[in-house]
Amino acid sequence: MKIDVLSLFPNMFAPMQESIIGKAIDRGSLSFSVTDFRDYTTNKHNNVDDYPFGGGAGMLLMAQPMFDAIEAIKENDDKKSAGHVVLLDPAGKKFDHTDAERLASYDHLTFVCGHYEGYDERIKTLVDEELSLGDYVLTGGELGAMVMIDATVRFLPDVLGNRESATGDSFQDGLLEYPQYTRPADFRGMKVPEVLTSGNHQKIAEWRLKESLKKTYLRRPDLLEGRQFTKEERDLLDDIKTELDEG
Ligand code: 4GS
Repeated sequence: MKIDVLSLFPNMFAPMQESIIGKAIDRGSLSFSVTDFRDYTTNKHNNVDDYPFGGGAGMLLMAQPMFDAIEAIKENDDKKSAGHVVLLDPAGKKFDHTDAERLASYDHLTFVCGHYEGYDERIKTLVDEELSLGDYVLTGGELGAMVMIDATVRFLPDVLGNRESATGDSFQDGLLEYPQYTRPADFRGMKVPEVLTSGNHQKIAEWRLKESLKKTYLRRPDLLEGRQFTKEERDLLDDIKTELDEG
């Protein structure tokens, strides 16, 4: 996969050189490149923003540097494409796990990050979709882009080793993760649930599914709305509700 980013603060992307993403880049599974669109300004002060027509507070990123920077990305690309272009914007669709999985199916992604100001609306003609990290205002799109890149790249084959396998994590099957324990079995009197040391794999799987369902039901009931339950899940959820009523 190839990822391009357009940003006025390329140094903010230093975290991409670390850990799992950094290794994916080193191995060649991922190519990652940040373009400073200030390099594409044509005015003598290298301004990237200007006052809004009609007045009002704040400045807007001008269309010209962004259009020329996207042109340069296309020019450098084998297929003369910027791939699937994402604009970071709090008015976009709120990013979630399913978006990450969907973005992972593109072979080329370009993230456009504003900083401080808004965008000239015409920039949006360059963009395939607008995504938001969440319902709050950031100082720039960069952190949002990094979060989305991180969550997306996890879905690429050969990015996660066995140690950090993508399956079984929260959200993978629409449920929150069950509790996990490692040695020792008794830590300061806090004991690991007996079933986990029983060696009975069927019982362990059932316990884990039930714990996942209970945690999701208690903390994130919204995740269960519209979910297709298996018969086993239905039965376990009924047990959970009965137990909670009794307790
Ligand atoms: C977000 C967000 C954001 C909006 C950038 C105001 C600076 C700021 N970007 N998800 N201008 N939430 N962007 O707050 O993506």
